[in-house]
Amino acid sequence: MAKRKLSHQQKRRIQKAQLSVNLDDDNTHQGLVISHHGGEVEIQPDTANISNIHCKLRTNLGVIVCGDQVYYREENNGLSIIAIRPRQNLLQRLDGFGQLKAVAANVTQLLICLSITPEPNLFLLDQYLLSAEQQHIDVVIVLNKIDLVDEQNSDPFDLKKIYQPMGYDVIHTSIIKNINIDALQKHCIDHINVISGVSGVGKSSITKAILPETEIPIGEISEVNQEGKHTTRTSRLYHLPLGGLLIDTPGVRGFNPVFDKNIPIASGFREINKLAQLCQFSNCKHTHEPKCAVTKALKLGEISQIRYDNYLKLLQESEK
Ligand SMILES: Nc1nc2c(ncn2[C@@H]2O[C@H](COP(=O)(O)OP(=O)(O)O)[C@@H](O)[C@H]2O)c(=O)[nH]1
Ligand SMILES: [Mg+2]
Ligand SMILES: [Zn+2]
Repeated sequence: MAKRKLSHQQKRRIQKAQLSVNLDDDNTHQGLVISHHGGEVEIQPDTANISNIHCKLRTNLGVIVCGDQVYYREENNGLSIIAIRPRQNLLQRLDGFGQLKAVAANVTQLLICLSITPEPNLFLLDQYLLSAEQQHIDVVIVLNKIDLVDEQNSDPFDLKKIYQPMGYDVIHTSIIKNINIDALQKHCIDHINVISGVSGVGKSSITKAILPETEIPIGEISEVNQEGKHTTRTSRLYHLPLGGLLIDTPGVRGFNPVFDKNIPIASGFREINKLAQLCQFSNCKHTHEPKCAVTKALKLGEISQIRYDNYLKLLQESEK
């Protein structure tokens, strides 16, 4: 079976971090984790035309999630995973006990799903954007349920006005009127995609629309608390019909944007980060400093007040 050659550094890192295994022997293969539940992992082998296999997980490997790239081999009692390749990134969420739980690895694009109702929370959106920028994940902002507004209203909540100039794509979709589903599918090509957003915005409906051959249960919104009902299926990686992959995480209420306090908050705000190069002080925080290009642009109305306020909020949180 053909194998991808590993760089020397990759080998060393994997071996050091995990086990002293020989990753170059002919019995060791690579693959992509499709799903993981109950100690059993479904893997799509890297070698073309080989159907998915099921592997046991060694207990000393730590967490394995959808999107992980792994090494596996035949052992006495079947196939087992022997190492995980270093991750590009890891999406996490808070569980019911306030603990961070890994949900997906090596994601390349986040589809941030908002809707006409429930209304978008731009502070949460900016937190997702910050988290995605820090983890080098592309973003598409999806405003769903566009059927609920007048056709004259071409930019509800000013999302296009605020976010497009800084390079984010904003797509208006409607599942019930089949608007821009094909455009969304095209954005997903060549990416490992994940959909996030609060309950009720239409994540399950969108997933079902872009993955027509699978049956994704849609939770009904309760009138009382606007919360979607939970489903119990586990996360899984799907191939999209036009290309690209989608990690579906049913029952998960969306990812918590997790950020690294060691990276400046401004790095997650594209327009602020760009202007920061023009500030007098290289460590300018854009709050009160003289000759600050960001506060100047704010006064001139060149950057959005809402974005700037969210930047300040996150700056304060990061300094706690
Ligand atoms: N009007 C309208 N309703 C939608 C649309 N997409 C989803 N919904 C409804 O919104 C509710 C929540 O959808 P669901 O996919 O379960 O949201 P999730 O909690 O984010 O997974 C359901 O009642 C859907 O039928 C849409 O494009 N337009
Ligand atoms: Mg759902
Ligand atoms: Zn500044």
